Amino acid sequence: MALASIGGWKLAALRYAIRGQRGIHLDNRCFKISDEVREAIHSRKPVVALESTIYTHGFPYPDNVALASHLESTVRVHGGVPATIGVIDGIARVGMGTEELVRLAASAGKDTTLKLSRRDLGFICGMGLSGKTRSGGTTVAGTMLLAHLAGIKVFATGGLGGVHRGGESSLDISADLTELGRTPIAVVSSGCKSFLDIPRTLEYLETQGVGVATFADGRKGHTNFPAFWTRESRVSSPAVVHDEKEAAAMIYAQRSLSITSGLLFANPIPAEHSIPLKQMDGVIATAIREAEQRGATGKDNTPFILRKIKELTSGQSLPANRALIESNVIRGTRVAVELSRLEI
Ligand code: PSU
Ligand code: MN
Repeated sequence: MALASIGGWKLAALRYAIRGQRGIHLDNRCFKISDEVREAIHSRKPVVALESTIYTHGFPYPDNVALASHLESTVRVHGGVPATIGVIDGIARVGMGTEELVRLAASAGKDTTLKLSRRDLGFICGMGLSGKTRSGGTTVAGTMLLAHLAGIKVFATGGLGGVHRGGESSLDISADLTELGRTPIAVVSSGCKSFLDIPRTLEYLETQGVGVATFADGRKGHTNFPAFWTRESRVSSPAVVHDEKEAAAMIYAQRSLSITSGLLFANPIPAEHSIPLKQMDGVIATAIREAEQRGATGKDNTPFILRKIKELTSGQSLPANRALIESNVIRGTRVAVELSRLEI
């Protein structure tokens, strides 16, 4: 269809969509890319996106500040440029300065600090334009969307949302899964926690056209899709990669084929930090029961269960959590470095 035959508003929408796809030129009243990240994307440096729900709804203040700055340094040490993503005072930010990061982390736990998935971004930024400025941490879904808008291709995080147990009737299926189906970002995570329904999560990802590959376990003949604190989930991974080069090649191939869905790379927790699946089973059953009793459903379900697990393991899960995120950030950075080599 010739452009001239399209109505005025449709043309404007088309221009808007094209600009959005190119991403890196887009900076507006609702969306800002930091100078460092913009320059890195322009010069094709390996940029790694980092989410912020883990700071606003996961780790307490001030531990979350220490973790945030540690993860950013980890990206740099391994040759990448970090882009922490979140919403501060109603503006979606890709790349934050220290002052902004500390401010977001310090707002953890407050009622006014929101957990932001795809559906929440229009609300928080729209309210910002109307003078009701609020801040929030972006989930995997929210972070993927904003990272893609900025032109970033690799994102490292801890755990992914999934299909909740009983999800076949409650329809509580994390928007992380549909986001992976529609946004071409490679996410490196430790799989998902076994309070979720892992077999159904993998089925749903298959339906969404998401490539899922687990980094091989060198000591075993088979590779499970990992369950966060544990390397085992009793569920085989759909595909296996052996190193970051292979992972980068998959991203490169998807782009070459114009496949617009995302990729999920599962990186099992370092063995020395893993907590046995059997030990977690009881803890998780209790956490799920309490969430049901307290009516913690919808967006509050995941944070409630995570908090409860933390209590029940008397903090044993926090160091493991930290170790696996760090390991994912190192993997993610190496993947981004290999990808930028392939793209030269
Ligand atoms: N799972 C974890 N740790 C987390 C989350 C999930 O083990 O921090 C966070 C992530 O930000 C993820 C979000 O994107 O929770 C999923 O929430 P929901 O299930 O409401 O989509
Ligand atoms: Mn949910």
